[in-house]
Amino acid sequence: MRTDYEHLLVQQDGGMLTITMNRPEVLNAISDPMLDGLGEILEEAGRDASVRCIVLTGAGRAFGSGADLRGFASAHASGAPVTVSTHLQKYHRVVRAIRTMPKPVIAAVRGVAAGASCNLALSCDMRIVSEDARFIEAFARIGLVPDAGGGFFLPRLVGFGKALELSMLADEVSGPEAERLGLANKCVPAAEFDEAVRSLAQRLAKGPTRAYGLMKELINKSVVSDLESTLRLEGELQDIAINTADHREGVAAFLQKRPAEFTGN
Ligand code: T3D
Repeated sequence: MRTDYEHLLVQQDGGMLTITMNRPEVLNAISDPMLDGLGEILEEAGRDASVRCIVLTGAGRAFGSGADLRGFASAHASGAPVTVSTHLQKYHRVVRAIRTMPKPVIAAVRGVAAGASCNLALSCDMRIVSEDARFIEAFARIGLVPDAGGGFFLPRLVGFGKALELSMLADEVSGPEAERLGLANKCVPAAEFDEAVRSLAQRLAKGPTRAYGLMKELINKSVVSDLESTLRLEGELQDIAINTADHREGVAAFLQKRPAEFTGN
C-alpha cells in the first residue's frame, strides 16, 4: 500500500487502514492532490485483502472544510462561464470508491465537516462523531448546490424535508444533534473519541469481511430498487455468503460455544 501522498496521511494497523486528510492550517480544505490521492488509495484498499476496514478522518481540529475556496474568486476573473462538472468527477471517483468498496468505511468526524467534506462523510458506511462535531451543508452560503454525493445521501439519511432545510439554511448541526437526526451513527465525548473510533474499526476489521461487502451491495441497490428485485438479489448474495469460510466458522463457533475468528474469507 503506497503511503507517500500529498495532503494525506495513510497508516495501516492490522486490518484497519486510516486515511487522514492533512491540511490542518485550512481545516483540511480539499485540494486536487488530496482528492486524487483519496481516489487512488480507496481503490487500492478495495483490492488489498489485508485491508478489512477503512477510517477516513481529518488532522487537527476539523474533519474538513470542503473545497479549498481560495481559487474560486479568480475562476471568474475572465468573465467567461465557469464549468465545474468535469472537476466534480474527482469527487465522484471518491464517492464511488467508498460505496463500491467491498468492506466497511467509517468517517471519524471531530470538529467541522463542511461542504464537500461533509458529504464525503455522508457517503461512508457509518459516521462516528465527537461531541464537538459541526456538520454544515455550507453550499448555500456561497450560492452552490450540495455536491460530492450530498443530493443522494442527505435525504436518504435524514429525510426529504430535513435535507432541504439543512441545504437551504446551511446551519450547523452539532454532534449530538447529528446522532439524533441519523446523520451520525454514534456521538461520543471528545475525550473518548479516538478510542471509540479505534474500537469500532478494529471490531469491523475482525468481522466477516466478505459478508460485509455483500451487505453493502444489497443495501446500496435496495435504496434505488423495488421489493421483488431486492428479494431476488438477497437470494443471489446469500448463495455467495453461505459458501464463505467465515460463514462456516460462525456456525462452528456458535455450536462450540466460543467466539468466532473470522479471516475475511
Ligand atoms: O470544483 C469544486 O471543487 C466545486 C466544489 C465545491 C464543494 C464545496 O465544498 S463548496 C463549500 C466550500 N466550503 C465552505 O464554504 C466552508 C468555508 N469555511 C467556513 O465557512 C469556515 O471556515 C468553517 C465554518 C468551516 C469553520 O469556521 P471556523 O471559525 O472554525 O474556522 P476559520 O477561522 O473560518 O478557518 C480556519 C482557517 O481555515 C482560516 O484560515 P486563516 O484565516 O487562519 O488563514 C480559513 O480561511 C481557512 N479555511 C476554512 N475553510 C476553508 C479555508 N481555506 C480555504 N478553503 C476553505 N474551504
